[in-house]
Amino acid sequence: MQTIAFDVGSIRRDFPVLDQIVDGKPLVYLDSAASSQKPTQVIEAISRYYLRDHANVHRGVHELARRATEAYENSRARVARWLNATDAHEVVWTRGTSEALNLVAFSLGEGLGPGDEIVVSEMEHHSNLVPWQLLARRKGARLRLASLTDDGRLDLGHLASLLGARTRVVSLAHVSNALGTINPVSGIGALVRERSDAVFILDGAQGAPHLPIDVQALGCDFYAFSGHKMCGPTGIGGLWGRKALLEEMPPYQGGGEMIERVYRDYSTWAEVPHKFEAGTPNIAGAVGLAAAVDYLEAVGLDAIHEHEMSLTRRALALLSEVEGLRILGPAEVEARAGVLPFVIEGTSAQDVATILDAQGIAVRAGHHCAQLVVDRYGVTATCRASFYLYNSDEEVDRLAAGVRTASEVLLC
Ligand code: C6P
Repeated sequence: MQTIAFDVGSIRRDFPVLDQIVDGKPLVYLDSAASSQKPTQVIEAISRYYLRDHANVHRGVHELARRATEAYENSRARVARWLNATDAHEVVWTRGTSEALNLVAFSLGEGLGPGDEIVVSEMEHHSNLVPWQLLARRKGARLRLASLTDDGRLDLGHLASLLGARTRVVSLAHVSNALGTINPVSGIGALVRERSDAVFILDGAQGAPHLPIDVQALGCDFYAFSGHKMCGPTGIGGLWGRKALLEEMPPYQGGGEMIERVYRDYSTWAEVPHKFEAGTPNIAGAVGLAAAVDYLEAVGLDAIHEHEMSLTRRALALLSEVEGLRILGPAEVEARAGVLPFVIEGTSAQDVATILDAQGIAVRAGHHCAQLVVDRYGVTATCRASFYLYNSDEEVDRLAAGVRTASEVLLC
């Protein structure tokens, strides 16, 4: 594959949406943790598919049905190579991370019962908490939450103390969307295996877009991800899982495509991964996500991570000069991804975000669907700036200037 030299200027030219004026100011898009922007290469791959090749998949013998099926399955194989999966059939297409985690909680959870324990943490996005709460209720299992340290990391001692013979599932964020923390997941995987026979699941919504991912090296059993956070389209993502586990699990939804044979009162299931893909899938989404993987790998995920660390270092230095500003998450740049949650003491996060918006700067304010995180750190909401490959030093400077203005206006 051809590697693109890392040059923010030329990367930005691939993202036409960034080149616009909002409220009379050049747009500064710092909300990629919520959803990233899309390069022309991805938009064109989706257009090409619809302009030439669209039909339903796995259902027809005609030319377009063949092309669509090939595009859909080749995209799966491309995503599997990116994840370093041993088999393309270990990748199940879903609508995104939320559906992937609901799928695994439902299907794997069928085997759980009273007395079994599920371990998550206080750092989780609601998508990696609520499905486990539902499962625990349904099966009478016990949900246990690992606590966090004051500097925004998983308390590994507490996590270790929760693991044991009753632990059936451990499901944790790879990277926190509300703190920016990169969890030491390979080490945690080793700990899980040493202390229990639990299945180890990673919520990769914020890991996959920003770090090189090798599911074999990570030592997890499942990895969930969303296309729209990694330069791909909305409505597509996936669940990577070990084939032996996927084969044991019952289907998640019933319908067309997921059956082998249907009888009057029961059915048998298609092979993995089709067993989990009921109904007409998001074919163009899969094509777009494979194009996004091509794009990110051509730029290089190591280079993207380096760039984000450099932006984060600059932002931490500039924002620490703002009076009353508190940044959540680890102080060390090496322990965090380009997600920067902050509060200006005595002000509302919504007001800060509104003042930034008036300057053309897009950030998110709220609990970021991680209510337990804001509760843990004694705030009701944070402002969150999140960086991606297309953000520049100048944009970090605009953020810092904007936050200074917000602090002056709101604290005067
Ligand atoms: N976080 C954010 O602004 P979906 O919506 O299914 O693509 O991803 C859900 C999800 C799961 N886990 C983590 C760690 C996440 O960050 C997200 C999505 C967005 O932080 C929207 S709430």
